[in-house]
Amino acid sequence: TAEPSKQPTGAAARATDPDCLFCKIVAGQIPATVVHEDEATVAFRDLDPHAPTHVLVIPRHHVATAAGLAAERPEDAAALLVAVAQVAAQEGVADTGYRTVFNTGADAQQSVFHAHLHVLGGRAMAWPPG
Ligand code: D5M
Repeated sequence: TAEPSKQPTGAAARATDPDCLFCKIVAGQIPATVVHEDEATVAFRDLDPHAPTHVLVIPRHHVATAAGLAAERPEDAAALLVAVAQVAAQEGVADTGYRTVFNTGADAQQSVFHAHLHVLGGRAMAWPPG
């Protein structure tokens, strides 16, 4: 007979999707260059960098989009912003400036459906974005 689950229940339970690429990075099942970790977030270098610093900051909890994160886990949304400031300082771009981007949905060309905040820096950015 199976042991009762030791997983936490209710709002504190941390969701994971076995088919999600970023959940696999959180679980250490696929490699990533992790630059920051805390209770709620993991930050790692983007595989296809578009700036000298290009880091993705993600919640450990699986939520598909930033809008879902805001609705379901506002405390994780706040934790992402705190982590971004720490990553920017550590990457040496806090003073020169950096851009943070959430791509949400098809028009924004979101390709990985686990909410993630891009942190781009180390060069002057163009505006408007493409
Ligand atoms: O951005 C998704 C981003 O995720 C995109 O910039 C590539 C990056 N990516 C995809 N796979 C990996 C792995 N395995 N490690 C690191 N970075 C990765 P989006 O906003 O969804 O377009």
